[in-house]
Amino acid sequence: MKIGITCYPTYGGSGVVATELGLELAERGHEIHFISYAQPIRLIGTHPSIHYHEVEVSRYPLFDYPPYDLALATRMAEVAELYELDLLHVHYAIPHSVSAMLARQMLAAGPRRQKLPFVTTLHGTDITLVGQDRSYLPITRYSIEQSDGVTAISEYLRERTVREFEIKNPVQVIYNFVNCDLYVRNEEARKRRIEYAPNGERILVHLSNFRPVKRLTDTVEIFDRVRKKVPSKLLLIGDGPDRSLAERLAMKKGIHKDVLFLGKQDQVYEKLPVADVMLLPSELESFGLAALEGMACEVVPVATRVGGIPEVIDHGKSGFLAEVGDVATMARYAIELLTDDNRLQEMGKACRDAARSRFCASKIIPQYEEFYRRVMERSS
Ligand code: GMT
Repeated sequence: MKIGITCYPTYGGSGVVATELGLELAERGHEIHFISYAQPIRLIGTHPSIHYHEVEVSRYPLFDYPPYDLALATRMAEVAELYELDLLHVHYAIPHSVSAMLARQMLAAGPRRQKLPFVTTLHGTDITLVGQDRSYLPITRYSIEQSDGVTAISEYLRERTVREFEIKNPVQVIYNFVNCDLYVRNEEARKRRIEYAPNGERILVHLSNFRPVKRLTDTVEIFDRVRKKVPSKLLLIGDGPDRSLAERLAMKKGIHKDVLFLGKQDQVYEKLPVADVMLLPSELESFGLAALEGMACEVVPVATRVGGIPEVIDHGKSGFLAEVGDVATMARYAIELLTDDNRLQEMGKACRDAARSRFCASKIIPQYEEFYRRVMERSS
């Protein structure tokens, strides 16, 4: 198949999923065309079947708000025509599904009457936050309904979309995935622990885009409690608006030397496996891709019981769950784990098993392929 993929290329779960999906599909023989305003962060290296098409947005003086959605629709239609795409797959409804809808209409009305069905994958805040804004809700609902196929990355998100948006067309759950060969704890990762924990300290990790929804300061609060009982280091991977809040808090608590800000990383599979425990105290997560990536590397997650997280983490088996803001309980879980080698190892293995048996790319990618086939059949 020839598939166009559009996503937010910046740091964020939906862009990561879209990029990894494109890479996996290319490995399976499909031709992939990324269409976006910048090269997706995890799209590194070259693959003969992967192409990237940048969307240029002209900054005409009249445009206080340059119309990216229109430039994107135009580029989608151009690429689809030139490369004879079979299908577009857009990640994050706003504004990508609206642009895809326009591109489909343009091509259908063009001289070749080209068909360009599009699939929309809902990821989270496109439904739970942004889509609830009155200025976006009606058009988001409309473009979801107009999609030729809709998927959601968890049962929680599917249910919420159907209930709150009153969507009539079916929404299929296709869970997020991880490449289990790449995300793995190997001997090299064990050796690299010394770079971060030279005195054999325990290592905790947090990976996100540091937006308020991630409650980064709770991560620092939890770590502060853990560090009082267990010599440890905290690796913070990512960057974003709450970084300076977290830096100040770590400084105020006098733990800043043990809180290591690693910045944005495009090869997180090299960093994650050095850690023992992942902290994910988010206000809301429709899935929690970071937890899954950690689990594949035997890093045990301590997270909040919100959104789709309980679909990924089995409390007490493949991680621990607590209520939002309950930093004391999350710290207690982390301390229990970090002071009991056997338990830590046992749960690390259970995490890896859960990731492999339910969320491996080899299990999930065929579900997308099958979904595409059905969408194409219906629209032919
Ligand atoms: O909502 C966001 O934080 C943005 C979004 C993204 O594009 O990064 O994240 C969502 O999609 C991820 C990938 O599917 C999920 O793992 C995250 O749980 C989800 N975030 C939220 O629901 C807050």
